[in-house]
Amino acid sequence: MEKIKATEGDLIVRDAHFGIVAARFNDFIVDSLLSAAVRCLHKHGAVDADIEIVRVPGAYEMPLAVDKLAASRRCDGIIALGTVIRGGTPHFDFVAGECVRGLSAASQKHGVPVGFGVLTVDSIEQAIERAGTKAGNKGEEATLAVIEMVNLLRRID
Ligand code: INI
Repeated sequence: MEKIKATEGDLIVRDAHFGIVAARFNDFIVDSLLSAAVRCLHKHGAVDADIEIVRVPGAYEMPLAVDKLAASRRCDGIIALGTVIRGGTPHFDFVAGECVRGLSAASQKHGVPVGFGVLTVDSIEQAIERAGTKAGNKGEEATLAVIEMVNLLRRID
């Protein structure tokens, strides 16, 4: 094992620009994800000028905004934040499915890490648990993953 080359990203922000694409739908939850994402970027070394926030109507619109931001080459990493809550119709599956599919396609197309901070939950209670209460904060988790991936990709290059 000692002779095997191993590459990993760390969690220190160095000269990097981050985009945060946040949905307005369910903003009472998304705003907690957004605060945690910004707090996390600051904690790991980013300053305000390293961060830009783009607001979109809902999770369905996130992939297009992320794709456009990634195409601009301004961002080393992008954090996508939203909350999709299951209702009684198949709407949830369409919105959540297109959101995750489009985010992952944009990330791979442009080679820019995209953090998936989109809650896909059955109830408001589950959303609250994942937005800074019982089950941590998915906005922070997604941000940590993006910082790590930005550093990892630089090392692989
Ligand atoms: N958008 C969300 O971000 N979360 C949801 O839970 C949601 N639900 O349940 O409908 C939602 N719908 C809006 C959708 O993302 C689009 O903004 C809308 O359809 C207009 O294109």
